[in-house]
Amino acid sequence: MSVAIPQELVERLAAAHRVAVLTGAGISAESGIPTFRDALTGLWARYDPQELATPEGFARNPKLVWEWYAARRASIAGVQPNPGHAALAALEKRFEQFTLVTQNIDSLHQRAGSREVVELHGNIARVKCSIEQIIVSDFPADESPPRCPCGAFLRPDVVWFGEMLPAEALAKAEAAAEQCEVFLSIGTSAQVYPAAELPLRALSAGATVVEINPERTALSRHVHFALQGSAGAILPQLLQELRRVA
Ligand code: BV8
Repeated sequence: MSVAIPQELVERLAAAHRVAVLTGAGISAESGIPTFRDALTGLWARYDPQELATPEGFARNPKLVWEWYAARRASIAGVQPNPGHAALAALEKRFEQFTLVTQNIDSLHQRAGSREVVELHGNIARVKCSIEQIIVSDFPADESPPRCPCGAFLRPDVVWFGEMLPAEALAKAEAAAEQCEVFLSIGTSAQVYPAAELPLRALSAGATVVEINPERTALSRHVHFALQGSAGAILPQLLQELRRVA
């Protein structure tokens, strides 16, 4: 089902040299990965994700949290990038500066061919020592959670609620939001900070801000263009319109 893309938006995008994008769980929904809030299907239905994705939750029940991430890692291993990821990888090639910032931890942007991906919340494929914070690549698969050689528990290399975001990634994302001419917010409920602040930063720096999301969010009333629909349908369409004019 195609969504009408305003000609004014296509023209602003065609004239832009610097574009920034923020993606959330919604862009991976069409690959079959449940969005964050409904990631707790089945066994996880009785837990609050903001409870499990915290240092306190891990300290309280390291086995449960480790197994929640192991289950999510296993479900991600079985899915493919979708046309929304592919369209962003194609769009990246059309601009002098194209910064793709993601809140997702699923590597689907990289697998779709996006070359420069700024991961604000880490990556579920990586595991680190919960004390030394160093990445550990091989560990015993029969322990839950496995331990680092130093004796501490290993944990997923993702940013939990209440934890600081990687400073370099956040600085890159903020600079891109400030310098871009067009900012696309795609598949995010715009509720989690400081990621949710990025489109507002772009807005106050004078960029054209576009939201692509099937439902309205906290951001919708601030943007110049709110395209209500799925990323997998709208992004290929946007790419096609761009190819027509430039
Ligand atoms: C921090 C990794 C400093 C783990 C995640 C300022 C104001 C208010 C609150 C705070 C603030 N600063 C800090 C906070 C607290 C907190 C926060 O923001 N809480 C919220 C809930 C109010 N933030 C933090 O703790 C951050 N740390 O700020 O450090 C600090 C330090 C100490 C004390 C205070 C501050 C850390 C946040 C990172 C948490 N980690 N992920 C994991 O994944 O397990 S967040 C996780 O949830 C995701 O990464 C993602 O970012 C977020 C979910 O958001 P979305 O991606 O938007 O997904 P969601 O399901 O919400 O929405 C999906 C959307 O897609 C929907 O709108 C849907 O309609 C749409 N959709 C569906 N289908 C499609 C689609 N769109 C397009 N196409 C489709 N087909």
